[in-house]
Amino acid sequence: MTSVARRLPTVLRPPQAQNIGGFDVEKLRRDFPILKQKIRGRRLVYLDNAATSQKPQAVIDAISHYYERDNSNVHRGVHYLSERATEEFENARQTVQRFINAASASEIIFTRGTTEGINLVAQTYGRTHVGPGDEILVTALEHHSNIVPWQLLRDEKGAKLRVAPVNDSGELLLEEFEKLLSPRTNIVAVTHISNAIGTVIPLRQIIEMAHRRNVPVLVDGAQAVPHLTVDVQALDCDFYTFSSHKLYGPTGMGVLYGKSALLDAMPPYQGGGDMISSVTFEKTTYNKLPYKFEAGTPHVAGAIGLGAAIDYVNALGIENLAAHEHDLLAYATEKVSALPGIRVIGTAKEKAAVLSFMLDGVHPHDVGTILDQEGIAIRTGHHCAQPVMQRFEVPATARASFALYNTREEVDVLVEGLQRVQEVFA
Ligand code: ALA
Repeated sequence: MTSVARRLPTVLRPPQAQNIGGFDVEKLRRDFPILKQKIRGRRLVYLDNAATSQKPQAVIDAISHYYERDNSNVHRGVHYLSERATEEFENARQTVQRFINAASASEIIFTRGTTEGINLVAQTYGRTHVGPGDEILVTALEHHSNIVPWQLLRDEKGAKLRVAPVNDSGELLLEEFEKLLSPRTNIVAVTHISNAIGTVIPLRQIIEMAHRRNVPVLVDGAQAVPHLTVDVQALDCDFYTFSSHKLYGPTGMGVLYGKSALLDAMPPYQGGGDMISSVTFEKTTYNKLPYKFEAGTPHVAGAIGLGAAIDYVNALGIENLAAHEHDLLAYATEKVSALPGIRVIGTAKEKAAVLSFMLDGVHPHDVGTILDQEGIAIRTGHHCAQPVMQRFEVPATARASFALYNTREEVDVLVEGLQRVQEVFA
């Protein structure tokens, strides 16, 4: 018996709760080698998945396999390895295209992550379309990476940043959002799911409202793609960006989807190899999509690892994974809320995989440090979303965030850990 199992409290899951749609969590956990280890003598309880998720063996193998057998530069060589690396790299692009249902693989631009995707759009689309007095509309739920790139643009262009407010549950106030769409609004940039408090925003309605005024919408999907089905054509969003590392893939890898008509009309982001068609000292012409936006040697292993991560998630079925995480979130919310002196931050009706909270009289960092002694990893702090903290008038929160391999037993261990924190600070 593991040390965690020995310490299990009396509340146990109903057997079916962790086997939704044949979704066998105990079996799946064996796919993630990192979860087998002990931390400070305890079984690791990893509840920091909104920061980054762990990687299944299939992803680790795909990356090692690439470096062991196929490593070569892409789009450049005529030799065998280069052709094979190029084929695998482009296969990964097609895997991403199918995963988010983009109309064409040429609309899939590989980036370093969500942050780079947003900066790319701000620096290309934004710099050519936003002028003095124009407005960029975001929400009060944004991560810093969907605020600061727009502030840089605002300051350069003399534009304005408008912020749509949320209610006390952390739900976007749609009427206020609509009122803020003005004739000067040039772009809407919104998160799909709040990393700090887990709100899922009503994206379709937002996009419809913006499109009625011919305003394009960029979606920060970093927290969404691991937890729900994303169909960029059904959403009709103009740009959608996400990171691989929150989707069980490698770090340093991400995706920017853009509608081809918009991408075609945008100037390049960075200059260098691969993004050109021809270069003379007088004039350079640019490559076709998506390569126009992929200067330099790309993260080939990263793309292949991301492709493997998507294959892994697809094999499980994202609906099954979402149902499992939903069950976990509901269970955790109930158990944690029942503790005395708890304030849950973010109680939206539509939420995914994130439980943010405050414990009366204890700084979140102390909560995190004491839980760490028990082998429990959560994130504490402002979660790179300081305006969200300001909205709820807290300096920071403790945040447990869930992934496909988490279990109700782990939630029980978390609750026991929080009880211990309360004893220490009693
Ligand atoms: N954005 C990541 C988080 O929410 C790092 O933790």
